[in-house]
Amino acid sequence: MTESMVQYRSCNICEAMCGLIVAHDGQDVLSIRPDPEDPLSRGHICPKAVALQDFRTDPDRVTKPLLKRGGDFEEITWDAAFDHAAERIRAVQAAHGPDSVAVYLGNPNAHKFGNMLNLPGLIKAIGTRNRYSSSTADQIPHHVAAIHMLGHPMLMPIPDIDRTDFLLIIGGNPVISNGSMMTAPGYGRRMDAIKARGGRVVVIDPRRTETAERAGEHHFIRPESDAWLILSMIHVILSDGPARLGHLAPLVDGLDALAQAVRPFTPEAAAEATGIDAGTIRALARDFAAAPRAVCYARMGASTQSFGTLCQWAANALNIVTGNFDAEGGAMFTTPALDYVGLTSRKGKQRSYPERRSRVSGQPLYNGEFPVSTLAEEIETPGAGQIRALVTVAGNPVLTAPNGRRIERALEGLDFMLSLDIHVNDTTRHAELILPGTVALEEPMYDMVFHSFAVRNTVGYAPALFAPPHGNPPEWEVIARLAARLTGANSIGPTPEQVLAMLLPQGFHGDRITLDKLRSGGRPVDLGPLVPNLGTRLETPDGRLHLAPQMFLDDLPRLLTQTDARTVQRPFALIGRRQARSHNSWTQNSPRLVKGRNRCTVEVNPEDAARLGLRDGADAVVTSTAGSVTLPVEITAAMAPGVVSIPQGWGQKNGRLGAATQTATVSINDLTDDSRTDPLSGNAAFNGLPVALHPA
Ligand SMILES: Nc1nc2c(c(=O)[nH]1)N[C@H]1C(S)=C(S)[C@@H](COP(=O)(O)OP(=O)(O)OC[C@H]3O[C@@H](n4cnc5c(=O)[nH]c(N)nc54)[C@H](O)[C@@H]3O)O[C@H]1N2
Ligand SMILES: Nc1nc2c(c(=O)[nH]1)N[C@H]1C(S)=C(S)[C@@H](COP(=O)(O)OP(=O)(O)OC[C@H]3O[C@@H](n4cnc5c(=O)[nH]c(N)nc54)[C@H](O)[C@@H]3O)O[C@H]1N2
Ligand code: SF4
Ligand SMILES: [Mo]
Repeated sequence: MTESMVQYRSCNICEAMCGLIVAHDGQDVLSIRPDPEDPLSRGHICPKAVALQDFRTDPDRVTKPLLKRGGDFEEITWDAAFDHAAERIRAVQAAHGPDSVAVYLGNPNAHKFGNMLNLPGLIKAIGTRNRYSSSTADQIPHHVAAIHMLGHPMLMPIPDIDRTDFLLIIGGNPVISNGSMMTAPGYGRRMDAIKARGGRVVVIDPRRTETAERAGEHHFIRPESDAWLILSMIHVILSDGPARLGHLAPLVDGLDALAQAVRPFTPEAAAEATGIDAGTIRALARDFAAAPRAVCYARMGASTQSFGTLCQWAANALNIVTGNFDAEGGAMFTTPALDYVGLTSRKGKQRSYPERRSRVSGQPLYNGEFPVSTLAEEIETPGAGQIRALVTVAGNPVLTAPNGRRIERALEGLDFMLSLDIHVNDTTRHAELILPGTVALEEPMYDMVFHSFAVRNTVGYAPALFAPPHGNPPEWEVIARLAARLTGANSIGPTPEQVLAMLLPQGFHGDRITLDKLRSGGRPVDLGPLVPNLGTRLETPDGRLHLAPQMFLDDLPRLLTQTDARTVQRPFALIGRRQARSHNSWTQNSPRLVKGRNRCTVEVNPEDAARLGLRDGADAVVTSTAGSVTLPVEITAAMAPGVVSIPQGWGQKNGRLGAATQTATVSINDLTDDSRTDPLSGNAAFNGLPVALHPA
């Protein structure tokens, strides 16, 4: 009988950081259970946590460096792999310049602190300015709003949902996603608590989501018209009386400019744009303003769209003018143990934005990253600065970036591609060299990013539980060693734990939180509810809070002249959806997560389905300017008329990946259009894509 041991660690798959109790025998996981004493998740987990063990033992996992020879991958040694990578990267750069090698970083990096700490060094060693990541298919509008209003991309307002009386959710489905830029495990319970204390939760979404069901109050909205709604709410509030800036009053600039800017956004005009009637908009605005504590939270639905930046700006502005910014129960700022904002402070530094523009189509660059929407054209378009080689680290843009198959075709034309990944998948199969990554249970766990986005301040650390297979180096070390090979350095830097030990005492909790204390305590530690602190945190060069940055005001004419993107040929607006048992494109190889019916369906409103002759469960063809896909129809009144939904993250075409579903699935990004962006931030505008629908 083997002895059972226990480790407390947080799950790193999504942003929720659920506390887990992992029982193991030193070799294998015996069980993964929720930790009822975790100060943040208090016993919540989702089905994906249990699958953490599957990612380790996945028979399709890449566990040896693989080099493509004559079309097939062959195992090679680590030494040969590092040599090959460095040689090929430098050869491409010698022929075509430093920027001819691009880097794409995927979402899992944000959940792996060893990667977060070492990737900047790798990019520096490569010496390229051509950086891409999944952020520009996700949340860059939030950062752009934060930069222009508050001075730092990561000074991010987080809804204080545990103390609010009125939660307005625009374009988020946290009951399924468990919150994004709002780490809040057990979202349903937290929403129920708002209602139990007499508060309200209102959801604005073109789909009556799982979150909308649980909230009870929901309004359909025409896709991409959210900025109209929020600006109209501000219009009503500022017409009714003076703004309530509260303790921020001495810091705020631009109130008059905001009041002037929202004038055209009358509820009547907004009703036309959004499909929500004027009386409802007025009541929503007045109830929001009258609530003792209220917060507007706008997420994916309101950032991956043509007006993403205006939405994020307007949501912040609504919270500010109602006294709900940096205030209890409103939008607040975390004080994490590792203070990323402080470590990268921009105080007193004058910068101009956007930092640069892309070579081919002039899209803006923020946070040092070009929009992923421009990746294909930057590979395809000849000339100085053309991308000739690509390094991907934990990214799958063929399935996750707009017009993914165009990217796939472009990858075929590269001189060299290197992927650090755990699978041969739709993206990495185009690589010449694949380096194996390590999975969560083989790595120490500290969440550098999501403690900064959490609805409560907590901190946790757990050491690696198992050794990587075949004596492989941990992933951070692969990154560090590759960088060293490129620069010729004969050693790599400190371990992630050494860096953490050094940085923690510099954070908000000083000597109270050290790595040694976290290690000996075992469980995550509660650091208390969020506290008002913006007065000392503002990072703008002039130290002011900018309520009406000129760049946003200049974009308003585009919003005012917005027309419905749907046409006679393509009369439906396509939106995406997330599902409880998958995470983006990479968890679909866990049999326990994909078993059951095919969940990759197109959801259609009953009236639309009847008109088109679509039957529930039968196949439909969905067509956009980029391509067409065929998938089963699911008829549901959850969809607004004229809007259809396909889940993101499916369409694995390679080998066994995703094969556990027994059915072929499709990628929504075979349909999405890389020319649709939010021009202010360059973020992909996935939502509201015009499509046609026919029975197959
Ligand atoms: N249409 C549409 N498109 C979307 C979205 C949408 O809602 N609609 N959502 C967008 C969003 S929010 C995001 S964040 C992006 C995600 O876009 P990506 O980050 O490109 O995609 P992921 O599916 O997260 O892919 C992660 C990759 O990392 C690999 N991987 C997983 N774990 C590890 C690990 O531990 N180490 C290493 N080295 N590799 C690992 C997987 O095999 C996979 O190749 O997709 C975006 N795309
Ligand atoms: N189970 C699970 N959880 C996840 C993920 C996952 O893949 N699976 N991915 C993680 C990642 S990377 C992220 S970024 C987060 C995202 O977390 P969320 O922001 O909660 O993401 P979604 O569930 O995509 O919710 C977006 C919502 O916007 C709606 N929507 C679409 N277009 C519009 C529009 O024009 N206006 C409005 N108002 N709404 C619109 C959609 O119907 C959908 O309900 O989730 C994370 N958590
Ligand atoms: S909600 Fe997210 S963090 Fe929590 S168990 Fe599920 S995947 Fe892990
Ligand atoms: Mo994301």
